[in-house]
Amino acid sequence: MEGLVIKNAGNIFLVKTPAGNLHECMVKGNFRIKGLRTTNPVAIGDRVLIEKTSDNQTYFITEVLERSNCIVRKPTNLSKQLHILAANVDLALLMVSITQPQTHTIFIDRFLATAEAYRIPCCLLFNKTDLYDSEDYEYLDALIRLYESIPYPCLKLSIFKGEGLEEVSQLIRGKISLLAGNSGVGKSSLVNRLNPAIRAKVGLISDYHNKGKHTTSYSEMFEIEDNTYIIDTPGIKGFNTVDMHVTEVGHFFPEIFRTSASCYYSNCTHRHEPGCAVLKAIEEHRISQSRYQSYLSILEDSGEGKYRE
Ligand SMILES: Nc1nc2c(ncn2[C@@H]2O[C@H](COP(=O)(O)OP(=O)(O)O)[C@@H](O)[C@H]2O)c(=O)[nH]1
Ligand SMILES: [Mg+2]
Ligand SMILES: [Zn+2]
Repeated sequence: MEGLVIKNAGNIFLVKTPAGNLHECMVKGNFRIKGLRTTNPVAIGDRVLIEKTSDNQTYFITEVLERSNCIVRKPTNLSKQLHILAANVDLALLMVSITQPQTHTIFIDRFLATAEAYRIPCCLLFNKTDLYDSEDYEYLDALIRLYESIPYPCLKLSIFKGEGLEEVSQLIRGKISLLAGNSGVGKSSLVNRLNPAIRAKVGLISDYHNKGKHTTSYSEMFEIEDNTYIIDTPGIKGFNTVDMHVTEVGHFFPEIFRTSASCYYSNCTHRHEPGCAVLKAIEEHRISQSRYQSYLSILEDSGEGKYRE
């Protein structure tokens, strides 16, 4: 029988079948996915085959079906094993705000570059528009013009006023979406508004509370409607988990990548090389300064051993 893993706590996986039944499943001790050294063999978003043992009521996951992608977190211990945060993500939603809290473009761009590396389509949700003054609105429109030109779809949202919610519903229908963003931008509020039955915890107190718990061993997808899931996992907030080679970083900035075809050197890093088409495009305001600064900041990390040199 086939199913979708929607929740995981320790070594118990909650699997939903196409008929809508939920089964708590275990994983056999020797279960391994070929070629991947991970702390967990199965993750939320995985499509799996399950079987019931003949003698009792226990279900086992017998196979993980091929993944379209899997989001991993780098190891924090010495075991050198990756931890799979989620699999088969169709869409990444990055929720940002101009104010309370302000999301910095460097955070946005790092997220977008990582989503590109995973080849996951990404959409920006600008929340809390009800709080913006005219200056905030000007900045908002400038950002939307910038990101739509790359192009990344952008939506204006106010969960308080109900603005943009219908658009979000349509966008996520039938998909597994990852919802990310700084703490306090309104992710849990969005999940609650899309499906009031969910009651995700809203506000700083619950964030503080979550930190005290072992959130690493627990993950869950929220079912918004049939076949529509949102992953709002604190562990995915930063999402900066992909190793990038210095000459590769530019591949994950679509406008830099397109322009780099005209650079004199094929391995141009767009910093000081003669005949660099990217530097020329920045001078001519065809590539934005803020995007370029974010690009440079990722390059700098490669020197600190965070990214492969
Ligand atoms: N003014 C305003 N506040 C919002 C909006 N959406 C969420 N908030 C508030 O922002 C705070 C953080 O929301 P929460 O959903 O917990 O953010 P999360 O940390 O991203 O999950 C809460 O006090 C919410 O009530 C909005 O559209 N407008
Ligand atoms: Mg939250
Ligand atoms: Zn160049």
